[in-house]
Amino acid sequence: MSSRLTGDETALWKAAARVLDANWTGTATAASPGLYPHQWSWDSAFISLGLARHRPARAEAELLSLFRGQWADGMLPHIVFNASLARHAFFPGPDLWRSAEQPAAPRGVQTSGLTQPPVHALVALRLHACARDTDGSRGFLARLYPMLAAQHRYLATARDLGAAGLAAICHPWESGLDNSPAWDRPLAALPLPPTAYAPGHRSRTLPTGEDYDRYVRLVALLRESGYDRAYLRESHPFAVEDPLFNATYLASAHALAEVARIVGADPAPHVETAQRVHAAMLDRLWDADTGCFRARDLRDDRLLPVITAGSFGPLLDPELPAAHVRNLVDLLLSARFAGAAGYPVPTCDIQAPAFDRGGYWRGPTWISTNWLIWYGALAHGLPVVADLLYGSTMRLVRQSGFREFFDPFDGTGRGSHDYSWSAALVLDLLAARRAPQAA
Ligand code: 9WN
Repeated sequence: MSSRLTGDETALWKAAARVLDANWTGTATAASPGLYPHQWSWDSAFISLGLARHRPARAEAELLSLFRGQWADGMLPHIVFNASLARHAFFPGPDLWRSAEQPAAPRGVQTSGLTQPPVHALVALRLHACARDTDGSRGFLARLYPMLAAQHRYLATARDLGAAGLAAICHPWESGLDNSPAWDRPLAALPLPPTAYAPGHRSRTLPTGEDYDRYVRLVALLRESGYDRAYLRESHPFAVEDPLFNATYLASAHALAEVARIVGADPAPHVETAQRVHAAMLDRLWDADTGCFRARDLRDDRLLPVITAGSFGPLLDPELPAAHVRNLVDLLLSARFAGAAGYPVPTCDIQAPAFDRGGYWRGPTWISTNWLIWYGALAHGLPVVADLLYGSTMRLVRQSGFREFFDPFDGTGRGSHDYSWSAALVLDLLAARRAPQAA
């Protein structure tokens, strides 16, 4: 395969690079101009992958900027607010989270009190793999390593709510798949707050007003507890062990062990974390009846019923047993997912009653979940699956641009335009395709 991009790929590359340049605020990249004007955590990780192919110095700055928001206990918040923007630039803004009132929160920057999938160590190692200045990149890893290690220590201590080695999420936003049907059952069990919190209803393609009332209620409960670890473990009404969140945790633990070796630190703790999460995912999240991974609701200790794109996240585990890989690939290529969608991967089982082709994370295809499953397919030597996801992603952005999400049947773009991670991950995919050694 030639290392040169075709004319069409070059045009795509330039368009993606323009999006990242346009969304750069001077210190970080807005997740999406207008709709999500601040810095989001797993967005910045995905964005740094694109920046690494376009403006490598900014890739490192993006991650270092994000970690300015890290709490003293290691929690990496899902939003680092841009203080130069009006407080109402995004709801829920700093006034709901009130991080300045939390002793563990950083001073001088306002953040949310939730976290997001820990893809950051995996991404940091990938930045190093494609860096031209190896010595400079090693220096960046040495600077970032303590912050990544603190992030993983937080997950291993504060979030092992099931005491089995997995990290639990305490809000649907922590999954990255906000209104996914996976969370419908635990959310429905949450009594609606006495007064509506959310300002009216948002468009149907985004979470509804009632969703927001419950999201905001969960935030208020967490904040009022002072994000207390004992409260999380014993009382908070939403506590879920999610396969995608834990698969990124596992993959990042493997990556962090390699980063430790590069910077001269001890890799053993991260190897142990990866082994612990591997065993616990197989033991607690694998459902033999349906041949896939499901999220576990810790409040009733039951697997949640709806199968989503997150169920394929454990393909990121390089040691996933072959039989489990085969089951996941069969399901992925079936009529419940890629087999019946012109533009896979739909984020919810198409045959589930909750499936909604336009409903945000309730069915539409997203570039981030496509990239994670593509990356997992490469890890397991599944070129057919990797090519399917590569081709679907490229057709989506060629047809509809760098949108937030897409109709899985006809590829119609939905949500915001010039969505940063959609552009960034296309750059990574194009580069990886042309330079497999960096894949
Ligand atoms: C809530 C920024 C974020 C992404 C999430 C995506 C959406 C926010 C929202 O936008 O979430 O944090 O208001 O729904 O679901 O994955 O990180 O792009």
